Amino acid sequence: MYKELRITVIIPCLNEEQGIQRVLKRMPEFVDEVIVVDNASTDRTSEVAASLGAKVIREEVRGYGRSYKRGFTDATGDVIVTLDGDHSYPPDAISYLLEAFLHLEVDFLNASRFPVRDPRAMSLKHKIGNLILSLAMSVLYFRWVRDSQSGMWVFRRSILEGMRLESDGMAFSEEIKIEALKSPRVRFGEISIQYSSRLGEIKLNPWRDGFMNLWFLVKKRFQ
Ligand SMILES: Nc1nc2c(ncn2[C@@H]2O[C@H](COP(=O)(O)OP(=O)(O)O)[C@@H](O)[C@H]2O)c(=O)[nH]1
Ligand SMILES: [Mg+2]
Repeated sequence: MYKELRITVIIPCLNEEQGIQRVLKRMPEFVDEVIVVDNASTDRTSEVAASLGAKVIREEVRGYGRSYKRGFTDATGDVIVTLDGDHSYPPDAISYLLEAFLHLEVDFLNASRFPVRDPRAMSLKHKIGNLILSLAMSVLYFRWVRDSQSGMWVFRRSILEGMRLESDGMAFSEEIKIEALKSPRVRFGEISIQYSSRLGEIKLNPWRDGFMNLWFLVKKRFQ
């Protein structure tokens, strides 16, 4: 519990046995429920996560968005916090994010990875790609969002009810923010966290996922 709120953390994992161990070891005490969605990993992700006290659920169909939607159905907290299983997003920032979530009186708080302080955390190519995608989203939805691709969010679980979440892939990250931005009932905020270099192998395919995410933004805006 954090200030009377029940907290659920959801972590999608595709072969993150190395990262998930570090993430779970750093999980704050006040988190009530940790759900690791194992996306048909072929390594020891499930065993490692279960041994460190996480509730492990398996999603056989691969996909970042698919994993999250599976995780949401099992979540019981008042507030959901998300992050990657690769130890690139800081579990220590959860209390800071929850404080900001309450202080700013928002329903959806996006944790921006920018400015990136650790030079190893993100290549110039990824920084430029992220900037293009965030600018595109900001223009299409008339709202400045610095990090449309961040995988760390804090939101009230009840807002999921009004959302139409269709993407099963990497575009899910921008889709959930768009749904939050579009809803007049959802107050949206964003603050910075410290992003660091991931452990294990990268799952993102920068060119393919970058263009797919851009295409998804346009399609969703004009459909
Ligand atoms: N790309 C991808 N990531 C997945 C999938 N299922 C779960 N994930 C997890 O989603 C997170 C994001 O992937 P990652 O490679 O870190 O992408 P990045 O953070 O955008 O560079 C990681 O924790 C992955 O293990 C999937 O099917 N595809
Ligand atoms: Mg990652």
